Amino acid sequence: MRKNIVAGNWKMNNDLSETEELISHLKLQMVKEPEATVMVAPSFTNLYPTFQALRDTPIIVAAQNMHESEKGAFTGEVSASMLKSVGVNTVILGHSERRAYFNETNELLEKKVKAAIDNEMTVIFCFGEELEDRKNDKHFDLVETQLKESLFQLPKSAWNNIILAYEPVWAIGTGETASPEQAQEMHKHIRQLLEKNVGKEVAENTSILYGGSVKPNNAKEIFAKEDVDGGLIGGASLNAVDFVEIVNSF
Ligand code: G2H
Repeated sequence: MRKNIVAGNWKMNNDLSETEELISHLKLQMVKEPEATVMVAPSFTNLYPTFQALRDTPIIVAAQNMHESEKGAFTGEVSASMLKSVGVNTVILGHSERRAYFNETNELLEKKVKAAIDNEMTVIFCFGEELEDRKNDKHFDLVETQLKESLFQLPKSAWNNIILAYEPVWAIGTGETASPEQAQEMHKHIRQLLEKNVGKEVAENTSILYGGSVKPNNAKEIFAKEDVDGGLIGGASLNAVDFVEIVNSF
């Protein structure tokens, strides 16, 4: 059975003391055992303190990126084993901001995913179309290419550690959300692609999250859709009250 997951992507926000404050608010707000698996992804500098502060909670700490190599002369980069050494076993890869501002291609992401899987990490793999693709009715094809070029060559066993996050670029941080129907339509398409390219079992068991301006007032409706298994939350995850309300939207 696939899991419901709500993951907060804190992006490049919050210094150490702001992160500690957000975590203490989060702990105060999460009074009941969440029905979904909850994750938060702080910046690299805040990973270890966040891991330490959330040790006594079920919240999983994820990184927002990693390098595809194990080690070496890659100034400014962080490897899978470095993440694991500070208690982080989950990584977001392929976020549209990484694709747009740091030139991450499907080909590079294939390498990053492989490195993460080889290190027994869980990957939250992000993908999604731009507004132009949707206007030109190319969104289904584009998503298929992203998945084909980065993921479909993985062995079946790797899929136990892959979470998909469909994030239409036009809905990220814009306040514009895909309608629950648009999200369901794409998530169903993604599940069909999984079935065709990897197998029925993987299609049924892989969690597919929706991301893009999910807020407390729209989460319930989006999460209620059959093929939506939770969300990757940006802006609203920086507010503990809003984030916990989203977590409790199942
Ligand atoms: C999409 C999302 C989180 P937001 O980037 O990954 O951010 O919820 O602010 O649109």
